[in-house]
Amino acid sequence: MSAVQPVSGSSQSATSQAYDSRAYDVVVVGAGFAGMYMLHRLRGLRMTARVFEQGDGVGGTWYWNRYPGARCDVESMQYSYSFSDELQQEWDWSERYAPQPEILKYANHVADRFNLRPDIQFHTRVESAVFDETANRWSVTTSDGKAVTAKFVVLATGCLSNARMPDIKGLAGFKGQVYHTGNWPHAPVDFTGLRVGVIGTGSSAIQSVPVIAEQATHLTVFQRTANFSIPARNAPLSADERERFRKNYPEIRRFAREEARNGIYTELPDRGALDDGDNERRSKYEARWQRGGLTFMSVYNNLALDKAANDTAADFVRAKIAQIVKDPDTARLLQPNSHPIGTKRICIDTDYFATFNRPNVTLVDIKSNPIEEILPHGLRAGGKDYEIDALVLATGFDAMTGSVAKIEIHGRNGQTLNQKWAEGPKTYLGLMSAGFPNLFIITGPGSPSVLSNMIVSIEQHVDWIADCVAYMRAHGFEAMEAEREAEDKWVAHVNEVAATTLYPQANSWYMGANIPGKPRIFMPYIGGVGPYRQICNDVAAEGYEGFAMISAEQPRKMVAS
Ligand code: N01
Repeated sequence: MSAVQPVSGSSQSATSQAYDSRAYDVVVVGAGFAGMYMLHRLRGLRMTARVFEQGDGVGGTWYWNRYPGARCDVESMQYSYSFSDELQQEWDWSERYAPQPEILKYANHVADRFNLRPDIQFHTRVESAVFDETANRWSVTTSDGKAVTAKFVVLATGCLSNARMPDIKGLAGFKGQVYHTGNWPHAPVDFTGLRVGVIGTGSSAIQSVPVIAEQATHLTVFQRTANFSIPARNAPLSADERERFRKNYPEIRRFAREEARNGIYTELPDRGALDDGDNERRSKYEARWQRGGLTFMSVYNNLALDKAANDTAADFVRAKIAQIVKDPDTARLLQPNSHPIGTKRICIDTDYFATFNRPNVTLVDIKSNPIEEILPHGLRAGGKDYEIDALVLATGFDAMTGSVAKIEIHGRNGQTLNQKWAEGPKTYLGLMSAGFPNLFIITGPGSPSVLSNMIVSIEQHVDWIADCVAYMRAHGFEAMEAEREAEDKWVAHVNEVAATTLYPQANSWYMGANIPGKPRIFMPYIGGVGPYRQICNDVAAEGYEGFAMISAEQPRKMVAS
């Protein structure tokens, strides 16, 4: 098997300042959208910061996920930073959903425009972070064998950044190229003349399958679980459309932050699906289907709560699949029946279902006929051999905790974060974990993060953290730590809210269900970005209620629980 390695040595490494071993105010792990904005805010506070980034460039998820067809599933006019009005007024998105290269270009533009690169060290992984309880400082070691200290560490490691290689017999012996969608090569990949196999049918496969099918001699898609997908209806953005957004940005951004549940500006539903008769309901679903995109799920206010309501939307999409896919057996296989619609992240696509009408595309049901092994030139499933020249693993990520778990983080009394999270992640507000002072997590488990427009949630967390460290400086606090009682209450609240919804009914990566042995806990907070922001603001306004603030003069036991 040929492992896929990212190309190294881009010009960005060269622009990174020579490494020095200073003590920093803050170490930030990751230079994706979260790490970049965190750095920008820290600069504004005149704090010294060092960002360590494993890749050779900025952009995080948009740096790694270069698979064919990769694009955003939130409209670009909304999936973009709002912190700088000049930035949002000057950047021209070309399409409703920008493709990955354009989003990466935007990330690079932001890095240049705000001169972020001098404080980012590329091609460097953070390997460990150890808290020194006497000095109230973190010692951080990196993959280049060096170490720095910092008062604060901010994990901007991303929620979907740890691509998961499936444990399939024979994979190492495959003679063709193997690609993982979450770690795609930087050089173009051409499938022309090849028989390609794709394993997985999540968002990454649903975006890449139609594009690969156009190149490959034959494409075989190995599906374990059928997925719901809504047409994206992607299209070029006109200057007029961009202008309409730009003029209304103050209201659009305010709404996304404060009123939307998922950080996306759209109509708020005021009715349940069963409040309408069949015809009315069908015409509303049809209108959203024609409009395309994630807002299909917000046509009614109870689709995530009430199974009978959810069934009406699921039935509508299943009927659409049956209409689009000509072969009835293939259509049936593509109709999801194992989970309520929306309880796995809903996908949006361009011609995914229609791709199965092509003569060069085959769908294989590996739920009934599991993969037995990967052969040197193919794959065996259900006793049948499929000849394959190249294999695409669209098998997803160790989500939300995977990238944090790769760093050895030692908090108080030498306890590691992995030990503490062995039964599932525990945080207060998704921002900090008790026993790990001055360690912040951006869009961590216990916050809305992956259930929202990520950039809205990233900006909210970065602003909260920046305000918090400024408050600590102003009040002479050396350290801050989530109190266990506050954390326990928050974890219970996150679980209670999840339990009122249909989400736990799906074996999703939200639940950690895609990773064998990972504890099954609904990781993101489903209470909505608006209410969540208010909670975080209230906590800050109350002098960071639920967090122990520790000053140099005070012994820790007097303030921390
Ligand atoms: O990963 P997934 P993804 N044998 O975990 C299957 C975001 N995203 O990379 O469902 C066989 O959703 C697995 O099957 P099953 C988005 O939030 C965003 O597609 O476990 N099959 C499933 O079909 C998304 O939700 C965009 O039964 C195996 C698939 O692989 C998240 O990233 C674009 C297997 C994995 O699906 C993850 O999406 C792309 C095995 N051993 C992604 N292991 C945007 O548009 C796994 N599977 C922004």
